[in-house]
Amino acid sequence: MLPLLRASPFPKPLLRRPNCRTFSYHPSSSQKKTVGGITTPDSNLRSRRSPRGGGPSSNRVTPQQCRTSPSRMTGRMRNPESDAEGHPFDICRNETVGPVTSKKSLLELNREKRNEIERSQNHPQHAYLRSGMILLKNYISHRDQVKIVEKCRDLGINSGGFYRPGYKDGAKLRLYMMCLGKNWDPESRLYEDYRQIDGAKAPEIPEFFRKLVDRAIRASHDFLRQDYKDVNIEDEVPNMSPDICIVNFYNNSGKLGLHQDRDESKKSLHKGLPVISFSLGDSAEFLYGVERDADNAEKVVLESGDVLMFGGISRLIYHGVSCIHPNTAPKRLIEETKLRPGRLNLTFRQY
Ligand SMILES: O=C(O)CCC(=O)C(=O)O
Repeated sequence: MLPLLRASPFPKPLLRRPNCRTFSYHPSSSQKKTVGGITTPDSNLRSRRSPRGGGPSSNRVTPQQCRTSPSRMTGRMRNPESDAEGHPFDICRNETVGPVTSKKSLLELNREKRNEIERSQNHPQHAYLRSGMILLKNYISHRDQVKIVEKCRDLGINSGGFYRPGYKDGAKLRLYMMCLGKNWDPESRLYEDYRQIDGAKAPEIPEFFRKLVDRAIRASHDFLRQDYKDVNIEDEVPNMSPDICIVNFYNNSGKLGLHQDRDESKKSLHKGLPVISFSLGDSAEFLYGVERDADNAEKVVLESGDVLMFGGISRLIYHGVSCIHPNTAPKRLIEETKLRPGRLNLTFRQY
């Protein structure tokens, strides 16, 4: 995942918003094959470096390689994105963030609960985007969104927290990243216990996040059972238990080029275990398609509280974020969490 976004402008602006442009990467020169309708640059799901990271065929690694020791670490290194005191990037404005202070009446709490139950039962906007790709609209309740932001903020300012990933040539991705469970290294495309940048260990995935993932999978099954009686639910969204979560924070100029998530184990990919993505804060234009071709990609706007999953035959779908829509985050969420302008995205995977 996470190929580097080229800084140069792209020829055909496809999208309506002025700050949204089409974007794509040069497909590698290697032979293309098709897996589940999705074009892959090679046949055996191997990983390779990004087009900017050192050429298509050199330095190949297998996805199963998973570093367990800080091989290149010599003592404690510093996260170069940290502030003067050595804290990593803070996704929230530097004001006191804590539990919501306003006291709510029992009546309000009950109303919120009722609304949440209604929302989970009525889902006129949930969408079956393509086989294996389900969008649960407005699925995460406001309360849970606040909890997720607060948790990511707490984890993100500590060891193993947010940093700006980059490549050997010094170019950086247009986002901040933190990994939970295992670190994913954009340069080697390996999952590892200790990250190369500063030797930090990935924080654990909070139990609360796992429970939400579990609930979302069940909600997607309920949705399919109700509205898509002909599909095989287990083929569409196989059950999974996440041991990796990649948390991205995009500021208003953040984006992420079209790519496949294929650095998880062969077994996980072949089973089509889904990637489950939570969106919070500002909305994003999310592109997806069977080829790495932004001009012909499908587009969907992901808003705060949306859950997107792609598994089954869509597990290797090309996807990316073409732009962020500024000032679209729910006001309440910003007021209560002090989340900076931008978008927080969590993608859960099972290695
Ligand atoms: O931000 C998103 O919605 C997508 C994130 C993503 O594609 C990734 O982390 O691989």
